[in-house]
Amino acid sequence: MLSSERTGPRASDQPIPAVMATMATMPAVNPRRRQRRCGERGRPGRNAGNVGHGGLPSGFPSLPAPDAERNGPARYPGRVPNHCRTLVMGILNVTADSFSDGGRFLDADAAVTHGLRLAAEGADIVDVGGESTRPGAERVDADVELARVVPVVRALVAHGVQVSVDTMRAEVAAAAAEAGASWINDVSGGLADPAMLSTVAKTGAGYIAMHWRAHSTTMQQHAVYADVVDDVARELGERRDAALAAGIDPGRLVLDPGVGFAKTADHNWELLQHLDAVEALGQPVLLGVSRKRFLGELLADADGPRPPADRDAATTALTVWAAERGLWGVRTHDVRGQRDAIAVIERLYS
Ligand code: PMM
Repeated sequence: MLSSERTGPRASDQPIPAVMATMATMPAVNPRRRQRRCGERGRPGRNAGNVGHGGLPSGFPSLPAPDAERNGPARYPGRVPNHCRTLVMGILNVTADSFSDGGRFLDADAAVTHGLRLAAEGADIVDVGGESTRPGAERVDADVELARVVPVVRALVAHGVQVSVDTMRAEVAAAAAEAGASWINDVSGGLADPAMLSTVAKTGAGYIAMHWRAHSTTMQQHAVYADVVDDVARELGERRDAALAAGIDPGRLVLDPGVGFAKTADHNWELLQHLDAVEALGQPVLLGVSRKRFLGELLADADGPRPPADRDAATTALTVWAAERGLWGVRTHDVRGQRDAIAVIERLYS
């Protein structure tokens, strides 16, 4: 189904007089409508219901307050504060081949230094990954992934940083939780490792389940949908149900549409245009669009797609949109820029 069939013709497709006629019949905008209260999700008047600010269901617990030992320096608060804004998850890839930062932080000291910088810039969570998931990437062995991730998690946690670990392996998730990670970010939503969901449930860590169809070497062959919005929402709903059935706390379960995973650029855009289908699954939503290829393609010129390092402004545009609709979080390389953008939106709606 095309998005125009789903929503009717867009305003920009209509002849100008038709647009003006439509506008004339629209109710006058109430200036107070743009205000929202803490505890509401998205713009006031939209999506009213049992969902807290930032896509948190009401009663969604803030992470446990750190004890004195784990608190660390004040500028690295060891918890996600119980605040009213979209969270920023800073990306720390301890990999050789991630598309934007591959090879830069393979050394543990360099990785920890960068993780602390992300925290100092305002990352609420630092997402440590030891295996690249860019299209075409080969898997690394579990022992390599463990050796990359665990020391970095331990060091960041010792500094009071809130850490998630980007892994598809239950074994790595268990070791990461043991080392102090508070979240497991599983791009496969539990599909890559049958032990993942029960393992996470046992650790009590929060769980981020992303929409996924296949490993990186073949995933783009799976970018075939009857209707990308309906199919992703249904498949992600199945992952939600599996996570809950395994005993993962519904208050600490976050869903992610998996932008760029088994999806073409058009699929990504259509999914974003209809993200309400994912929000309707009733869990907080994380968005991972930072510097991704579909943004490079959008901004391509005669030299080809815009390189990853020059995609931050486009990334920020989507962060603004995410903050405006009250998503739970954004996963990003550029922490400071996204925090600044979110601060502006928060002030505007305050
Ligand atoms: N994207 C990547 C890796 N991990 N995790 C979640 N939850 N969502 C994403 O969109 C996502 C992810 C790939 O990007 P990277 O190579 O920059 O880490």
